[in-house]
Amino acid sequence: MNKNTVIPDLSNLWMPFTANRAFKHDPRLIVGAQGMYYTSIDGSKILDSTSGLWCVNAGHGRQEIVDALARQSAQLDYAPGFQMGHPNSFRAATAVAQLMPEGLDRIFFTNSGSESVDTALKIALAYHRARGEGQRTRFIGRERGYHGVGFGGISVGGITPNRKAFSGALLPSVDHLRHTHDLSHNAFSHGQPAWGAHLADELEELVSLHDASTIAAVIVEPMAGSAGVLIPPLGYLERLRAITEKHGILLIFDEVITGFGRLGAATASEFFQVTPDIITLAKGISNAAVPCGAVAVRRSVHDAIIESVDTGIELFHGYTYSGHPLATAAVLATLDIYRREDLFARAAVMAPVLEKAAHRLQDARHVVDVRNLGLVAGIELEPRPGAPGARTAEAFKRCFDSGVLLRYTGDTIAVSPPLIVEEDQIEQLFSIIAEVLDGID
Ligand code: PXG
Repeated sequence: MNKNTVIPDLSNLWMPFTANRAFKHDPRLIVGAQGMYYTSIDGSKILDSTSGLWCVNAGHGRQEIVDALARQSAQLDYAPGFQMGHPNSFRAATAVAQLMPEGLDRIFFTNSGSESVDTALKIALAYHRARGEGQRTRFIGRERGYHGVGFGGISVGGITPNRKAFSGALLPSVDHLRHTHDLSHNAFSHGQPAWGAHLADELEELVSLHDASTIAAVIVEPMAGSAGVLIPPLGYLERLRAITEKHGILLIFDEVITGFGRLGAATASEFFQVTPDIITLAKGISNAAVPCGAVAVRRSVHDAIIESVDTGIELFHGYTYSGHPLATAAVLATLDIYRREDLFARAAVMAPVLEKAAHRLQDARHVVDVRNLGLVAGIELEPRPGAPGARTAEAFKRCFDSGVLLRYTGDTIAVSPPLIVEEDQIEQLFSIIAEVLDGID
């Protein structure tokens, strides 16, 4: 028997964001992946409708990345990144910078989205301090925002279960904008909803309340993924940009999910034509082959920090694995695939196919909303009375058994396939979802 097919002892691993007991009672183990498909431990093929966790944008098992990793691993396994460097970390930074909006061409490497968020928040504080405005220490996040799981990220984030157990130890000076999701106005929107730009004006109220001189940065996901695919209303991000600019507040776009093609452009900033001061990245940056994250910083923000010190270290921040040789080799190989296969443009071409297929679920059982943008669709279900999230959890299991991997949060199913997805795979996955929804109470 192939050792992959033997279920190992499951007791030692404390699984992340998982109902551990339920999982261990009824485990789902993946043993392989290629292209659009996972292979489960029983040998069945499972269509990956979620790019892993929104990260395998070029599809699984890309040979160019495998080869780059093997070569790099043999040549240079690790090099310190403090007061030392290796050529690929510089090359990878240049390759990332080339995909960022104009002006955001200074790149700090991290290992994850959570670290990118903490890094961005610290850069914002350091920037204001370097300019003699060290009293700007407050951050403004948004309800239902997800910015990873570091203390910085959960403080500016707005997902209650992620915060409540730790609420006594969150960052002290944080406020939140209201989220923009409102089905009474925006149900079944195609693309950006028309209603809701005015919600950005709440930022003016928060500025009046706290005074601009105390606010370092506003951080939002341009399109919120984790909290259930919340698509920014037309004009909303533009208003946030105008208000932050007016008050000297930095605007951080958390593009951990939207970076690297998800919306059909390199970044959501490019897609929406709204340029923030800092962009956080991870996931698709390395096609998830090796953990990697990055922060793209406006050159003037970078320069203010660098030039504020005469000699010595300018920013006391960094990770042992910032710019790790394997991570940067994966970044270079991944960005090369995106460019050669023009995958961001491909995502833009497939977006209307996904939109059409998703909106066919409008009349499916339990569905109260379908929303979409780029290569993302959210399908919101009516919660089962007294058991929120139960329907999506059941749909997830049944779809998995029918050969489709879904992602769900609360009562929303999120679909975000690799950018290589084919039309018939999109059709197949939405028919399976419709069938499954029909069969659950
Ligand atoms: N910011 C955003 C916008 C994210 O979506 C992070 C930060 C944190 O990244 P790391 O690499 O530290 O996990 C994320 C992560 C889901 C799901 O189901 C989404 C994420 C992670 C796990 C599940 O939507 N996003």
